Parts: sequence; structure tokens; C-alpha cells
Amino acid sequence: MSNVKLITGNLPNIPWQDKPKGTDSPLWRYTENPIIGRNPVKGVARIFNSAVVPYEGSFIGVFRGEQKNGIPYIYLGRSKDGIHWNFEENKIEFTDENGNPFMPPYAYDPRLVKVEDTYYIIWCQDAYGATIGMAKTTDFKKFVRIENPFLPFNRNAVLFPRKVNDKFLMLSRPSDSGHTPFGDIFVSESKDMEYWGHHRHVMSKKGNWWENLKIGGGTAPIETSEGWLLFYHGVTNTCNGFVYSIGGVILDIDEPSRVKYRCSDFLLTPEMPYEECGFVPNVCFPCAGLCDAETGRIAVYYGCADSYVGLAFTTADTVISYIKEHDNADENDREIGRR
Ligand code: BMA
Repeated sequence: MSNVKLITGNLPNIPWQDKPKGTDSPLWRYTENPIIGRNPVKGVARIFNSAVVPYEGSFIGVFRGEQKNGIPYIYLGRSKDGIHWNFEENKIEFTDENGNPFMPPYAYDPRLVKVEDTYYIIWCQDAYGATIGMAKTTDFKKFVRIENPFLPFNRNAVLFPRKVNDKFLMLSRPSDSGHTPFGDIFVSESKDMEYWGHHRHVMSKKGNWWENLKIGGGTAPIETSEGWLLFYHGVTNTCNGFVYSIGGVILDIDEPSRVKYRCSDFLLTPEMPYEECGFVPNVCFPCAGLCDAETGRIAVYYGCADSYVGLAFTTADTVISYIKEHDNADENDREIGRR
């Protein structure tokens, strides 16, 4: 039993390995990483930055598939154990509300979040500039687009798994038309999943060197007795380009624009060959977390070097005590974020 409660429901078949002896890392990698290698589907060179949820006793996911023409789209995958995946050969066919084909020009970095009885897919796409696209499904057969929540440029959005104060909430990271050498996380609310507003600043890039260039949402926020646990990505610049690490933060449960605790140290940074070498080297990019409330276990899916999918494990107690021990949240983090 864990001291920190995960308010997520039980998932007895969560993929899992115990923490190896001798490590002091708050997140430990699955020993058989990466779980998805190169050329995983006909016509797709790489799958990475992808999201999964439990579904009908097993697992289902939306996967960023880089086609051999270089254009990313979203592919559906199914798995019995959350580790070995079977992919559909065709990319997900999105429609408009009337059932007519309505594909985005490209789609990448999908998240998948169940809110009430509906699964929402959130991704980055072109809409006269890069911004966020969304669709909903209840059966993983029909995928109906809903209005894009934000104007360009915005590349990174994550939905909360339940309404807060009767509003849907989404984290996002406004950006620019290039590779965005800046960026903070904001939260926006909506009554209907269509009109988004009441934008509040959540957190900025920070003096911690691993996240001193930009930050962006990662997994959907995980509800715990301590607040919303968010795994996010933080980026630093080097003479050889950007380095993406995984960070951890706990947001206030009723006012998630307020940061309660923010970890000064990364939770995971590229150090394995599959994280350091690939299409884009030195990238650990979290997109999904699975949780088992009974044991406190958490499994994090993260993109590796824009080439593979990796899996890492922690527990609610381990990661939350680590974040608290290394907390350096400041006034800018703790404020409500309205000016
Ligand atoms: C970001 C996004 C991610 C990617 C990362 C590293 O801007 O495009 O999809 O993993 O860059 O290339």
C-alpha cells in the first residue's frame, strides 16, 4: 500500500518491474527498452511520442508514426500487456461531425485521455500554422474531430482526466513557427470542449539548467492525494542542440494553475543509447502514464530520440517524495497565473 493515494482506479495488469537495487533514480527504465523499434508498421519508419490507456481489460494507444515520406500521422495500436504492440496498417481516419473524411495535414505527439465516457485524442497539426487538433471516440472505430482549441502557434497540449470546478481543463504551451527556443505552460478551461478561455499561467522555464530553454506538458495530469502529478518535458540547449529530459511537478487539485511542488532535478534524462542516438539525439519525451491505485504503481511511456518508445516505472510514494525533497517552486510557480 502506498501512503500517497492515486485517485485513478485500479489496474492490476499495469506493466511493471520493481526498482533495481542500487539506483537512486526516481524513475527506472524497463530493462527491455525500447518497447517499439524501427520500421514497426508497413510504410512507417519510426514510432515515438505516443500515448496509451487501459481498454477492455487490455491496452490501446495512439502512436506517432513517421511515414516514409517523413510526414507524421497517428496510428492505432493494441496490446495485451502494454509492452508488445500490434498496429493497424492504416493511419487513423478522422471525420467531421457528419462523418465526412477530415484529415489534418499532419498530426504528431498525440495524447489520449478518457474524460467521463469519452476518449479524447489531442495532437499537434497544421491549421495555417502549427496548433492543437482534437478528436473524440467512444469505440476506437469512429474518430470525430472537434474544433481546434487554440490558435497557432501551440504545439503541446494535455487534457485533464476529469472536470475541475465543473470545467474541462487543458494544459498547453504556446510557441512559434520554428523550433521554439522558449515556452511556458498555461492552463485553459472550457464548459463544452469547444470554447477555451480563462487562460492561466502555470509555470515557466526555470533556472534549473536542464529546463532553462523551454518546458511543455507530458502525461495527462495524474490525480493523487497530494495534488495533480504531472510528468513534463524540460529542454536545455547545448552546442550540439536541444536535450529533452523528464521533470515532475505537483499542481493544486482545485486550482491547478498553482504549482505546489516542483522538482529542481530531472527525473530522467537521456543516458541510454536509444535515448542518446536516433533521428533526433538526446530526447526523453513523456506522453502517457498508467496507474494502479491499489499498489501506487505508475508506468510512464516516453518517446526516445524521436525514434523509439520507452517505458519507465515509479510509484506514487517514490516520485512524490522525490519531488518534495527536491522542491524549488517559487512565487512565480505558486501564483494563480492571472495578470
Ligand atoms: C519537439 C516536438 C517533439 C520532438 C522534440 C525533439 O519540438 O516536435 O515531437 O520529440 O521536438 O525533436
